[in-house]
Amino acid sequence: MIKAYIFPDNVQNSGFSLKNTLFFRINTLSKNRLTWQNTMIIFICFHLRHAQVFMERGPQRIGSVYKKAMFREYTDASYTQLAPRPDWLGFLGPILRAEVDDVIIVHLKNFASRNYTMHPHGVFYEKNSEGAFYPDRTSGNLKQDDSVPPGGSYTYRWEVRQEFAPTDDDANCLTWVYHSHIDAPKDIASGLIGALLTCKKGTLKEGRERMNVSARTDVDQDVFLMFSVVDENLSWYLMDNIQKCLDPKEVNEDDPDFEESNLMHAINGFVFGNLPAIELCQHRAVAWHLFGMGNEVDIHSAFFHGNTLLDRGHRTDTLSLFPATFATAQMVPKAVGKWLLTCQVNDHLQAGMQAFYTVQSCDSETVSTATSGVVRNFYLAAEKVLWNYAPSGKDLTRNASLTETDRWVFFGRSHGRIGGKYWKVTYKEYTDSTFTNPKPKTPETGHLGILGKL
Ligand SMILES: [Cu+2]
Repeated sequence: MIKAYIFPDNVQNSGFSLKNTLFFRINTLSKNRLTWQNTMIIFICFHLRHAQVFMERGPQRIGSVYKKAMFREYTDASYTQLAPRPDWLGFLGPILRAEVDDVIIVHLKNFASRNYTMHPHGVFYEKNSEGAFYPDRTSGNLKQDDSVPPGGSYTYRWEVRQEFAPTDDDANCLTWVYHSHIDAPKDIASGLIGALLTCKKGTLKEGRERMNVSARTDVDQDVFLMFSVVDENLSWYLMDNIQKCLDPKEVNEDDPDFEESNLMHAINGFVFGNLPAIELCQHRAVAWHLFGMGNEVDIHSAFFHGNTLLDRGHRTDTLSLFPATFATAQMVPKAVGKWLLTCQVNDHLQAGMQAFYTVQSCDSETVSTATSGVVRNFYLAAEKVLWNYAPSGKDLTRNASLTETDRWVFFGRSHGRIGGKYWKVTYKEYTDSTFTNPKPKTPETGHLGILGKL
């Protein structure tokens, strides 16, 4: 568990104001106490088959509950009371926020059963605060940060120097992470990762408020989302977790189907819409902080239903993520409702990488939504068509037959092949609501092919 304790803001050290002093503690969550749980709520029937693969406990299947290690935060140096945190953080560690010229001091205490560390991205640190274990030929004081044993403690010092600050073209606060780095893939898969924000001066509220969700002067709240296919096969606790199978002795941990069942396509460690409520206020700016983590499969298209975002001045509704890639975007929610937030990679979507966020009206005053535009009606029918992928019957790029060697794979019709024509459904435009007269195609729209009305 992590403890956080804020020292007085006026303490100066090496030209940096000492504003963030944090007591961290790593706990392994035991079965009977704070077991991590992805409760299965199957909210759309077509998910059933997909959900079963990952969620159902069986003779050789762990199910949806895994033992993890987590960074947890406490309110003071007595390490007795957990600091409040939003439920949607899931198994992420506490949010660390600091402004330019601040120094972050983390007192890490390891309450887990193995050696762990804390290693940050996006801040300045000396060699003794890197928190990463690798053969760097250091020893003594420069090696202690590389591995904190069970029961041991270490103090990390990280600085938000000017050279590490958000630029004028960046968002007011940049999204980074910290994680354990003895064996980073295994430590992170076990659960030891959290979010770190470095902000321009004047962006953060002072003192203890800095630890809250509403910690900023420029936006209503920060929301952090980690998109990751969490590979529980890599976790240090795999053997403990296998004990949760109904017939653990029969488990073959190299069985590809068993491995597949332990790939949790999660947002902050939750799948299939189980991420606890993210509640936003209509018309109030929100900063979204997204990051990817994991493997070659962790290529994510984070798509927001209902509202759009500004990504460095450009409007979008989708943010692209790779492993250890961080995205910061601002949203001023306009549409009230409960909205889906998903990865648009088909396989990830079907495997559960889906969450909700809610926008509600928090202010009594109404904001005018009148516009000066016109109402445009479109009459679109969904119609079945036999679509031909190559109407000319030829490979026009080489002036060759479609049934020659290379192209036969796609266009041949013998040996049980379909060929190049498929039944499809397309959007077709009509002139009015009687849906009797299709709108004629024009030379300008001919290239649209199978796409619907522009
Ligand atoms: Cu994805």
